[in-house]
Amino acid sequence: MEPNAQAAPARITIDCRLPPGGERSLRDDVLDGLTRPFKEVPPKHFYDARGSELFEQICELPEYYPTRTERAILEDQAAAIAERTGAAELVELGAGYATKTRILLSALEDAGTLRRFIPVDVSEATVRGCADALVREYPGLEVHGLVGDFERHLLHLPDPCGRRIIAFLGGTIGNFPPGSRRRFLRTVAARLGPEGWLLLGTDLVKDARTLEAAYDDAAGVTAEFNRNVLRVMNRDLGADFDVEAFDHVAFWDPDREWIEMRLRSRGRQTVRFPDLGLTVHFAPREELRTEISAKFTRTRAAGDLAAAGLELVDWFTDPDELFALSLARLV
Ligand code: SAH
Ligand code: AVI
Repeated sequence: MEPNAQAAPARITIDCRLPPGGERSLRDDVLDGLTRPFKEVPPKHFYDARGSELFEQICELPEYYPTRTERAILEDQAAAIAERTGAAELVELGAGYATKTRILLSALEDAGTLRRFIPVDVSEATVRGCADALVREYPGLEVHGLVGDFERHLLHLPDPCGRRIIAFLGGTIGNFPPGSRRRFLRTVAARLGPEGWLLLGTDLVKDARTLEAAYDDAAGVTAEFNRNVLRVMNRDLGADFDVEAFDHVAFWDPDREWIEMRLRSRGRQTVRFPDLGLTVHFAPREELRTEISAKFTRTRAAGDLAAAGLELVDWFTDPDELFALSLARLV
């Protein structure tokens, strides 16, 4: 066993704000989203343990450029970010396995300011997994995991233990519908604390071919990720979706400048949710929207930040302008 392996758990605390399986909010989202003429379930329900694994596989796909591009930007800019912010604490919303986060943690450690990491995620497996790994990789780092919904549970963040960076990476901000995106950014701004910073990853508007390929890879991993939401409903709500009877659909909407993922019913189907007393009918080719992934320009990012009372201070991008990281603070 490594020398610090036994001591490590003492530096981990986990605050779990979700009921087991998160079924209460899934139940509400199904009752809201599957009883309307245009059917929809929010993307947070992709991420059970299997969905989080599938997302990690997506990040490695040749077509899915956002992860490797954001990683490269972080590698170039992490030291500058550490210097500008002087942060003692990194809060990461939708942290997943916090794979790219290590670049920032190492830069803050090198700058001698790092004390605490707070991963926030609906996926308990990823919060626990990254907490265990990080206390071993960063001796002296405290990890306080928050298993919860970042749209509902940010009030449960502890007070900052020094200057704070809230990182929201990967372009996950694009998964919000536009109106709630600004409301959400205002809630985040309220949790920055004195001299705090927001580090926001945004995927950028680009040609439709590149975008559509990123969401419809040749190996079919994104299709499996998309269909996983049906498996989650089957398991957590006792539904009886025939998972293979839905096709993966991903398309670029040039007016709204977002990618949409849907599941298209191959034929007429009836799905029962006995736990909810609900029966849902799908017509042939009827679609269920599972995700939007909005793409940004600098103007759009600055506008959303400004609407949340935040000033865009640095805009870091890659040479091909595929992806951007914004560093922002309270006006
Ligand atoms: N930040 C990582 C992972 C992005 S995937 C990266 O950049 O690669 C999106 C992550 O956000 C998943 O881990 C998912 O579980 C989490 N997530 C999605 N919706 C959420 C919500 N409403 N509240 C908390 N976490 C959420
Ligand atoms: C987490 N989020 C930013 C991803 C995206 O690109 O919108 C989720 C994803 N959906 C399909 N592929 C990846």
